[in-house]
This record gives sequence, structure tokens and C-alpha cells, in this order.
Amino acid sequence: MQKLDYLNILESPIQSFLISVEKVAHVQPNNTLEHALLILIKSGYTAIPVLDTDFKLHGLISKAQILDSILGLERIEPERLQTTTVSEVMTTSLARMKNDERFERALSYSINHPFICVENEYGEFLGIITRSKLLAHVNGYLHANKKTK
Ligand code: 2BA
Repeated sequence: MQKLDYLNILESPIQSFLISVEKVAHVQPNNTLEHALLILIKSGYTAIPVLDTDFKLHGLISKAQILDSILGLERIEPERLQTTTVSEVMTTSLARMKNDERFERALSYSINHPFICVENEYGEFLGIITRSKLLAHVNGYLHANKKTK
């Protein structure tokens, strides 16, 4: 009985956790680092997705990567913010899933990634799933299960 309960949560679809693309702060590969830094500071997030005009996912850009890229040998070189593009600095190593995949995979990814990018079968970006939403669901599930025992 207990085993079945655990299987249920692991097999839940991920769609209900999705923060949809319209609500996700993002930048484009050819944007300058200055623009990306503005978006990151205004949104308050540490890292955000990089999407092209067709909503294809190219990578992630973070405040730490931008700051690292303007570090000169003896001083910070802020002028590089205007001359360097997001695609030169972003990382392409990220957590990504298809929208028909299950909770189990999202939970494993969330151990090392604060959010997971979700795409449809055509590779179009649909949005993100955050670690906090997944943990809130696990927390609610464990508490509900505890009360019924
Ligand atoms: P972080 O930027 O490291 O943010 C970690 C957590 O800090 C967030 O967790 C949220 O609880 C809080 N937080 C950060 N900035 C905030 C803000 N402007 N307003 C409210 N709360 C804020 P999560 O919400 O679970 O997000 C996990 C990660 O997913 C974030 O990591 C960020 O990289 C990304 N993210 C979340 N929502 C996003 C969105 N709408 N657009 C782009 N990226 C998003």
C-alpha cells in the first residue's frame, strides 16, 4: 500500500508545476551582457533562460557568469558589458525535460538545479519548473499521507 502511494507521486505529470513562458524572465543570445544584467537585477533571479525569437532554448545566463566575464587582470572592466553578447558567456549545460515526462525525473534534476526548462515535442520552450514548487508538492503529499495513516 505504502509502495503504491510513493509510485503515484513519482509518476505524476509535470504540467501542473509549469511556470509558463510568458511569466519567465529571459534574454536572447544576441543581447548584450549589459541588457542581461539589467533583466537579472530587475527580476531578482540568479540565473534565467536564454531563448531565441522562435522560443528555442539556447542556454542559461547568470549574474555570476556576467561578473566573471568582466574581470580583468587588475580591475573590473565594465566596458565589456556593451561589447560582449549573452551567447559568448552563457552555459549550455542545463536541466531540460519534455512536457510529457514524469515527476520522478524532475525531482532528480532538482537536486542539482534550482529550475528545469521544459520543452514540447518540437523543441519549443514552454516554461520552467522550480525546485521550490516540486518540494512544496512533496511536502504537501507527505503531510497528507501522514494524516491518513
Ligand atoms: P534564484 O534566482 O536563485 O532564486 C532562488 C529563490 O529566491 C527563488 O526560488 C525564489 O524563492 C526567491 N526569489 C528570487 N528572486 C525573486 C523575486 N524577484 N521575487 C520573488 N522571489 C524571488 P524559485 O522561485 O523556486 O526559483 C528557482 C530558480 O528558478 C530561481 O533561482 C531562478 O533562477 C529561476 N526562476 C524562477 N522563476 C523565474 C522566472 N519567472 N523567470 C526566470 N527565472 C525564474
